[in-house]
Amino acid sequence: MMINIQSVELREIHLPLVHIFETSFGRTSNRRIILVTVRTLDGAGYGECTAGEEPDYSSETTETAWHILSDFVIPRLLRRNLEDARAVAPVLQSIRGHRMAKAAVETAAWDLEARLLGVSLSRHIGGARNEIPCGVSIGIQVSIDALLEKVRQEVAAGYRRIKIKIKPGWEVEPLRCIRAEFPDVPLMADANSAFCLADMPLLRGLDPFHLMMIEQPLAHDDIVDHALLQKEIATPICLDESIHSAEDARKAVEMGSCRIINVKLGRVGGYSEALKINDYCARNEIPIWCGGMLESGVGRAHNIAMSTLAAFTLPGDVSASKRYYAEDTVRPPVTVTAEGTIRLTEAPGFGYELDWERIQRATVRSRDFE
Ligand code: OSB
Ligand code: MG
Repeated sequence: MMINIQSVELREIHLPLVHIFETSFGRTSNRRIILVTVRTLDGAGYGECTAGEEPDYSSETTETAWHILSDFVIPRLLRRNLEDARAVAPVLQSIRGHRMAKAAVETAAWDLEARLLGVSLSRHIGGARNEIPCGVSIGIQVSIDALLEKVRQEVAAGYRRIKIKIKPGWEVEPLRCIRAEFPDVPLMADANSAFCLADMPLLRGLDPFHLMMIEQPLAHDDIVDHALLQKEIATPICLDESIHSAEDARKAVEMGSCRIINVKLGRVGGYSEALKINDYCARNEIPIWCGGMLESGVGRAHNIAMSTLAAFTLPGDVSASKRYYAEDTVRPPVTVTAEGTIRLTEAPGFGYELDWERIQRATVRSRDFE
């Protein structure tokens, strides 16, 4: 469907997390999130930028994304005749990197197109299911007891997979204790690049815990050492930080750097690239899943839509709003069934309403581009 974007609104909102989230690279307690509205003469679509407050997970931040969106992404798109939402990514290709900034608008354009066509975003991108399995990501805790309590809670809530964050000094013991209490729960660990090849013996020592996978154990920009590591350990490696495109995915799979991939809409620049990764992984029987970036409801709704694609066969880091925010940006908040799933509706677009009253209260700056 022909799209001609007449205006774009950027809004920065500040949302407190209900719990501090700690990873191997740091702690987050307050999110600074950019929400994007794209408008044509016929309607509007919504996106969320997944860049974090600090350049730790990725080199992008909320502030760099605001700059790139304002000065480069939006000017390239305004009042341009686009064949359809798929045509957005090629227009942005000349901007190197800054995939999270680009994805914020690209995903909004897909949402807009789905709304104009009157179909759900999941259907519009070719989703293959209307219910998705959900997992949780549990941050580094102050004690093993605190961790075990969290795991008990999430298992009782029905989540299909438990992921814990690990770092040097917080790996073997936490995993051993979880396994002692939950011998069969689908379990995995995310290192966020905290180890190096010299840690091979320690990482091999995790094999007896029969983890579903270990996520990004080595450097954020590596695919070479991960291939060496994968040859030495039984646990499947899943890459997150290292994969920015379908080409990255192909290279990593061909080199044997990973057997599983975590796909994040922001990290890969939006749906166009995510769809290519989905197709490549479906053809090559590589299981993939949707990662999370502590998104508010808008980004979460996009993650839910992406998770319905065929190759997304593993539970993702897509969980209920209330695990992150007391008051979310969408209505109703995202909820998970007792079976650990999220059910999609047939409502047009991503299927949730924006809670503008809540968003307005959280807004610290906004800018209109016309
Ligand atoms: O590595 O998957 C990650 C959160 C922020 C940055 C990176 C990651 C994460 C998570 C949380 O693991 C996933 C979620 O939103 O629940
Ligand atoms: Mg990760």
